[in-house]
Amino acid sequence: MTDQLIDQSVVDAENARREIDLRRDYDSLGERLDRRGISIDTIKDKVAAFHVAVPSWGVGTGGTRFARFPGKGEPRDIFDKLEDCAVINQLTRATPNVSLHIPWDKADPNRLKQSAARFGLGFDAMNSNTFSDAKGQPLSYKFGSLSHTDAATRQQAIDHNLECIEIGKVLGSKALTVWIGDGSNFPGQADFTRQFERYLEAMKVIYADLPEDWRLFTEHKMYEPAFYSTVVQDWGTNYIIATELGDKAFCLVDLGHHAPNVNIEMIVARLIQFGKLGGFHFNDSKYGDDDLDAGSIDPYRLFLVFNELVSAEERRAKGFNPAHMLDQSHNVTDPIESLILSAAEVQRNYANALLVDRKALAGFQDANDALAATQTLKTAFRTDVEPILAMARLEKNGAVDPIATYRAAGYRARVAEIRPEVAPGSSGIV
Ligand SMILES: [Mn+2]
Repeated sequence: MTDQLIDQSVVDAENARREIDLRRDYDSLGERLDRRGISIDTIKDKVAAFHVAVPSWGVGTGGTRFARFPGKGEPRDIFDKLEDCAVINQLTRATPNVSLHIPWDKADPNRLKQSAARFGLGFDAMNSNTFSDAKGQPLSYKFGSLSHTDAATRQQAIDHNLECIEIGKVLGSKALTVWIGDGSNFPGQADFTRQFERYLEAMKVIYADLPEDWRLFTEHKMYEPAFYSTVVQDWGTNYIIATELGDKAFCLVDLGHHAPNVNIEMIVARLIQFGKLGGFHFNDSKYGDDDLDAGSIDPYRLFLVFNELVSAEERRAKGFNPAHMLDQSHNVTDPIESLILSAAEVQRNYANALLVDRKALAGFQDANDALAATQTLKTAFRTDVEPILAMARLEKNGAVDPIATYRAAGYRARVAEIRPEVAPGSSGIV
């Protein structure tokens, strides 16, 4: 038995109030899906097995470059963060793994492992940080890290990534995610070619140190913190990197790291087709890298991404094994509530995508029946799969309504009593 931070009796009482209605809704949806030749239990079992990792930094209030407004009972350190992550998983049963960020979460790896195991949590990809200067770091990343003009600074950034791998080995992680802020702010500031050469050279050293059963994820982002050019700016460059490095290197797609209106689902399809899709950082955005909750702005886009993922899953696309992680920044909500909803949103879109009649879709595509094809997707998207998600949670002792249960349990007020208030900062985490 693992420790639980929310008393199971609270969860059970909240579930008891909703169970009769849920079973009726589930049966009614089951009947309607049956008419479409879909077994609701099969969908539910797939949803129950679908997990998304929670980023350790997501349980703290984020911020912008203008200000940070901390909430009550914010985690003080990685051990508090693990507790918050445990609450999310207890209620959703969808987030058993945590993704750490070094050096923010640096602690004795064995202690980290023990703390996570107490709550039945494991560790997802390790994230390195060479986009800000750590305390006491000899050389600055102001002008870049892995692509810096100075060899000693590049070496420092390489060493940091190697350290992340070492920590990850103890924790049982199987992947390293590298995102750099390197780029330039002015035309002419950097030589595009030489800068990218230096980056590739540094990444090759990191790649060479990767354990046999690990994967290396590189994350592209078109701009910010650099505003004129970014070294790893788009999926094309990312694909070049993954191809140059080798079989263990894959591209990571953060939904917020593209220009507005970019067809992200098509990028996902391309990366799958050529065996280089590593995984996702799920979030949503309206204008840039807004880091809003998954599916909060454009739920249809999230569905269309999952449509590609389910298509690949069902046709057993070669090498298809994407890692799923949330990557969000919460400024006006309780981060635990936002992460709970985002985990559910990711599961929801997976469930909706499982409802697509792929045989019919392929037929309409081949017959150039654009209207029927697009309606086939809409039919799946419009189906309210909430009873499937709730039933999957109930059967795993999670919460039928995770937000209501979280609020009823009074977790935030309880931790606010023992976690001192954090002073507002001038800027947040990125
Ligand atoms: Mn990201």
